[in-house]
Amino acid sequence: MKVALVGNQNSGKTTLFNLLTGTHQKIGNWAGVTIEKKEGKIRSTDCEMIDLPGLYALSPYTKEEQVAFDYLLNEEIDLILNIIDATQLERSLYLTTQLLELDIPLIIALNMKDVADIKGIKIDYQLIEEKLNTTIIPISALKKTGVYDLIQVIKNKTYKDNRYAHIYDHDFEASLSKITNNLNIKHKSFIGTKLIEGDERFAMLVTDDIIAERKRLETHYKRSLDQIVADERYRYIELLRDDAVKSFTKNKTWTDRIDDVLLNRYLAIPIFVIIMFGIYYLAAGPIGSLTVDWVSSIIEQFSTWLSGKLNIWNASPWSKSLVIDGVVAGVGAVLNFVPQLVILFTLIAILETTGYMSRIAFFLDRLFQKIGLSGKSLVPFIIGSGCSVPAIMSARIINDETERKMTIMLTPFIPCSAKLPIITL
Ligand code: BGO
Repeated sequence: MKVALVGNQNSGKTTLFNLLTGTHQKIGNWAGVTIEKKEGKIRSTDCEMIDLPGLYALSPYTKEEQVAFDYLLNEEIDLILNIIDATQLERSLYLTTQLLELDIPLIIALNMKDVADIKGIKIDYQLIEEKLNTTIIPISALKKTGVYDLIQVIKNKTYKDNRYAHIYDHDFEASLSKITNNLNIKHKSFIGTKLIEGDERFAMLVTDDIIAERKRLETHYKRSLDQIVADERYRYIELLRDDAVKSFTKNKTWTDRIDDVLLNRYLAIPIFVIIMFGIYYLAAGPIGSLTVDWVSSIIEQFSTWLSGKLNIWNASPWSKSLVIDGVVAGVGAVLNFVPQLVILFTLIAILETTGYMSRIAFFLDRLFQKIGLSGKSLVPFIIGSGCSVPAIMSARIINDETERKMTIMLTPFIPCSAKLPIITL
């Protein structure tokens, strides 16, 4: 039996994988990419489990997400083990609703139960089980609670044979069922939804009837099709959360309090702008200028010293000019900006480490999707406001499409001298 472990980043996937497979792990790379592939046998069972790269939605943007997407759609999987963070129910269930549409048996491991208990988050998971037609096992991968029950359910196959949960409103469901009735393929509901969204990956399946349904939905909802699907999912998840998260006598931790302010619906963007302004002020303002002056004076002193030495060594005027006006002045011009970039990148790294960037990226995901990018493109965008070259380089880490779009957007701002490293690297 083949089990795919799927979940958001930081949901506890690695902790659970290690716990379930112990030392029986095979570590390699996914074919054609340098992304780690981990497989292992779930202890006291015959089940082979594969740990898929973390993802937030089945709309792949990064190379890691593409690997997970391709695996889920193309491989024969007997069971999806979807690990979700009980303290991030709303964000986690977005992926779950997509996974359920794949029509593959699915169990939810509701992780971080210990944290949810401390915070006073009470989740009526039986209600979610009922609404989503699935099986949920509350666990704490760190404290190792509930994991025995999870193994027993997998081993004895005592999980629900989940049927498609109708999460969209009546009109949408009617169109979806019209489309899926004419599809004779695996993952009908998922692909049907993607066909409504107009996902290019499934363009070869589009028929005149599908185009007609899409037009009907667009006229009815007066929004773009991918927006309709995302809104419908969020609407369902918000209703489910309101029903299932029963008592919310949350003992707020200081991180929750900070989150409440930083990710407040109205304050998030103004605060983000202020933080970014602060970072730029430090990097390019008084402190940054101080470092530029400091580096300039060192380079000037070095240039004077070297010029003196070259005079002593009787260097010819052209070689002296090559070294002083060419090499030293050229390298010096680049070095001038290094301290400013160090300040900028250090401050951005602090925001990344504290988790602020990933939170705000999730917040901005819908906005970025309008131009075909994910919230993760935020970092290249921020870097791009300072310098387009490293922005395009960092976009490359996300995926080829992000790099292509960032290159188109930023190339007009790149000085000719800097275009060469982009082309060559
Ligand atoms: C650090 N309960 C609690 N409390 N924490 C958990 C649980 C749980 O049930 N499950 C996982 N974690 P990954 P992905 C960490 O690493 O498995 C914690 O990305 C730290 N590290 O211990 O890596 C887990 O594979 C320093 O926490 O997730 C890990 O899905 C300080 O959740 C984190 C605090 O788990 C992510 C935490 C140096």
